[in-house]
Amino acid sequence: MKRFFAPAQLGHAPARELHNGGFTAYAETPARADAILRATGGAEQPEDRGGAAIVAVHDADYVRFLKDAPAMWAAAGRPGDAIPYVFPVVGRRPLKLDRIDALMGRYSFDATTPIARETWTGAYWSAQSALAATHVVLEGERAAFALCRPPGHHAGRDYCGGYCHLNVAAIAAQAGRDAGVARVAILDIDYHHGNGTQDIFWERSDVFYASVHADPASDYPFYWGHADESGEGDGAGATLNLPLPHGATLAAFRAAQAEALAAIARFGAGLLVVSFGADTWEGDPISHFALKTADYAVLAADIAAAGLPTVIVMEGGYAVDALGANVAGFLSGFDAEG
Ligand code: Q9C
Ligand code: ZN
Repeated sequence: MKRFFAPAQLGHAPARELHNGGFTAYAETPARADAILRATGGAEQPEDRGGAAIVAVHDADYVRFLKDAPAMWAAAGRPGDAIPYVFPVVGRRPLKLDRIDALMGRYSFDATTPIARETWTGAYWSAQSALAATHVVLEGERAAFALCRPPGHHAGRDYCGGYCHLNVAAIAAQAGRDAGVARVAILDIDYHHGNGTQDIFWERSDVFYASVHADPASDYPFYWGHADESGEGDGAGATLNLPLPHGATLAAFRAAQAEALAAIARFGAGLLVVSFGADTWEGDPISHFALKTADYAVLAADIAAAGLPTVIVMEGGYAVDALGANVAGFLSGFDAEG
């Protein structure tokens, strides 16, 4: 299948993240993309489709903040990357905020997602890769892969977090809707729940969100992804959460994914967006599932067997030495079945 990636996505490279009370090397490193490119044989540069598809999903003031934050941080005399330390948890009146620290907390849900000078450009091109993959599928390709890093599924309409700034899966799904696909499904098989994607489509009946992930009772992002969350309003029933305990192997993961695919088939989607994370791998440094490299081809073949035009966007996966083989295995498993 066609693969898309822009070298400009490499520029986003925060030095450190706040992890377990100290600073550690940023896990969502550009070396992840290099490893995937090496293992998959490279990728095409996406064309620049502009920002309209981004603000179709994200709040315009949030997008402006992502662009402006590094200059505001530097103007405040701060070295390094912008990191929030205060959050408007208790009541959020529509205040006119202009301090960089006030804005950082307003537009972040965690303190693990620094904003660097090159973050906006990297996230913008990550979204362009997702859009390029979406458009070739809308034009008739069976499937396409977008090497999206930074990833997207933790980012909401007006917040970043979890290494994510622009929700590339949501941008792809919305682009499908805007091109005339009546019903779009998102299957999220990253280790973590995609809280941002869920929030964006929570009250919508036209985009179904199904996720297999580590139980938020034990794992980040904690506040979303519990089994009883199923959407509200027009979106009631259009969200499906399938949390799994630590140690999940292929059998458990595959069964949950089959349940998600069955629900997607009942929904009647005309386009499938897969948020694919390889942080479900047994050796992932921040995760606790037990999938093996060979398992990714099996999971991808099951997804291909659903028979839907499919856009695959990259989410997490932090064992850089194994990441290339895990992603290449997934893509070749899809191609073999699809
Ligand atoms: N001690 C994605 O996979 N940090 N984001 C968790 C665990 C945040 C992962 C800390 C993990 C975010 C796209
Ligand atoms: Zn993840």
